[in-house]
Amino acid sequence: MLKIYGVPISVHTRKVIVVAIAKGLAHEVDPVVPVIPDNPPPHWRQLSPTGTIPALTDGDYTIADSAAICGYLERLHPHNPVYPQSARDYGLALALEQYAGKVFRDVVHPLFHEVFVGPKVRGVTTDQNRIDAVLTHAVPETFGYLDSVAGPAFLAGERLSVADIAVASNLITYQYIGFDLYRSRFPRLAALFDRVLHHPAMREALRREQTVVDAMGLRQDFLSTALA
Ligand SMILES: N[C@@H](CCC(=O)N[C@@H](CS)C(=O)NCC(=O)O)C(=O)O
Repeated sequence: MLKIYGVPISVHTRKVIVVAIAKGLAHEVDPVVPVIPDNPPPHWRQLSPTGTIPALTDGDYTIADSAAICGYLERLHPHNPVYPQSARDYGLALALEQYAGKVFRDVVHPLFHEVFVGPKVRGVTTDQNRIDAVLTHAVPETFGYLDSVAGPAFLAGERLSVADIAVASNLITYQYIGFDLYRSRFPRLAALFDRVLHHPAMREALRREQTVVDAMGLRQDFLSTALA
């Protein structure tokens, strides 16, 4: 059986879990939290050379990095594709999946560090200036760009693709840790987010991660708006 190493609250692990669910692939999730010292298993660097989650094993095959894993799953099980057929939409999906990486690096990662990893794992006080800088600069830049490319359907065509999953996964964790999507400022992005959350695979992933979300004391009131 496929084994996904990571935790569902992780932006990149959730992306892989949603793809596995969308494709109907049997899998199990083996919890690994790299930010907790000594949490990853001893052979972790063999599974994930960068040390980040997620990694995946499929029998004797091991691969890390969410983009690589999603590409692997698509080739392995082409049914219920998460990559568009047309060359243009395919290119766009890959580009926006990469852009979701920027949203993670510039927005979600620093905020998660300030409100969760720093104070709750490392005993470091939250740096409000750093949070303010992210909200003042990185959020308008990245959310503004995504709002400008979000149309009435999905980000790269008429079907849910890896780009939508990658972007929405960032926005889920961003809101879990207490930050606002600024719906009136980014209405097309908010509408896209709601559409993605209504996809059965995303709903199922959210349902499965509920226990972790509760245990971590994260905010989930945004879900009632998104899923209304
Ligand atoms: N490009 C990688 C990024 C993975 C990544 O940054 N994962 C985060 C969690 S969402 C992580 O492992 N952070 C812990 C660390 O950097 O030590 C991917 O797409 O898998």
